[in-house]
Amino acid sequence: MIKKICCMICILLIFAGCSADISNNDSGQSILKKEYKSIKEQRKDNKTEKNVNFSENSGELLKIGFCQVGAESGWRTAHTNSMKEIFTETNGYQLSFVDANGNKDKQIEAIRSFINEKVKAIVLAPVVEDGWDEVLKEAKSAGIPVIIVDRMIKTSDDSLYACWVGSNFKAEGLNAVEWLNEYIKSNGDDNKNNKVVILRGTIGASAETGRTEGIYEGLEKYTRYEIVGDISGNFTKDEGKQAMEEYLKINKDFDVLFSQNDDMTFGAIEALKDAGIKPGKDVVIISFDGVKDAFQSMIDGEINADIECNPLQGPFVSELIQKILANENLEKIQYMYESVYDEDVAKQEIGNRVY
Ligand code: GYE
Repeated sequence: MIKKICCMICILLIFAGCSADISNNDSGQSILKKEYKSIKEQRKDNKTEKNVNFSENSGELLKIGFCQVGAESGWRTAHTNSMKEIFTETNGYQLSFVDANGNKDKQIEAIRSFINEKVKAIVLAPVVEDGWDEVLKEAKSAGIPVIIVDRMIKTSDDSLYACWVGSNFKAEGLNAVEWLNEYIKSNGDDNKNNKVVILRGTIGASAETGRTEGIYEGLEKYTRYEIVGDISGNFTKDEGKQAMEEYLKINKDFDVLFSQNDDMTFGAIEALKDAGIKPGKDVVIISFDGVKDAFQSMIDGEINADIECNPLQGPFVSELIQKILANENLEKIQYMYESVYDEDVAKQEIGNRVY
């Protein structure tokens, strides 16, 4: 009954205008914004049918360079597909695509090759936040605008990039804690000391730093949580499994797992099962991304909640490129629409999930 109430609250948040929409939030403070877009609406927005038509006047395709982090996760595949679906010749583009296989140096090389190719805009999904100034200065000197997508960069000079499109990772972390806290309260566990393990993604990537900051800050507000483990699985299934196996050798006594992406969660679930621990029951599992397989795991009762990170950025990035090249003024920071899901929502929405 209590669990049902909790699920109902969550459904209401998602469907009745109070979802975890974190758009336009610079500070990462406000975690619930009262403006909801259903998954279907998001999909409509994210899959704009508009053709780009740069070719209309010049008859030439617009050369774009896109350097992707790698192919480490289901989220990443969806992100790459979203870009490739929009940057097509039919839409007036010629795309140079580089998969950097998680290697920042390869990304720097790719940017230099895009500059040599004289692309009209560069789209960069950086592996980590640090170390971009030099190569971005080279792009700026060549007059090529750079759009940063997904993870952020740290720079002392904001003029080195045109804008950034991505997720408010800190708000995702805060939302994860708020979901947990409601769940714990509704299960009558609020007087218990709940032991928490955090499985981080790639250290130094803003998806990791932001989610970690949000989780720590969120948990500190309450007295019923104690962080007993803080490990990393580099955002991959194998490393997530391995990190959890190693951790279980030293401690099996914990109640909650925050796992910073679905792929690591799938690995961690295998490790927990191998150790005789029931995921979703003995340990409450809160994951991030919200890929379709994770919806299935929620339905199977192995993931308790999933904090969406929206990878369908391609159409937004395309629109921004058009605006940048038309010298329009832009908001420097552009957030995606995102929600929080649990088992009951997963049952209703799995059919609509496109990735
Ligand atoms: O959560 C993870 C991916 O940067 C938001 O990177 C992205 C993260 C995403 O590998 O699955």
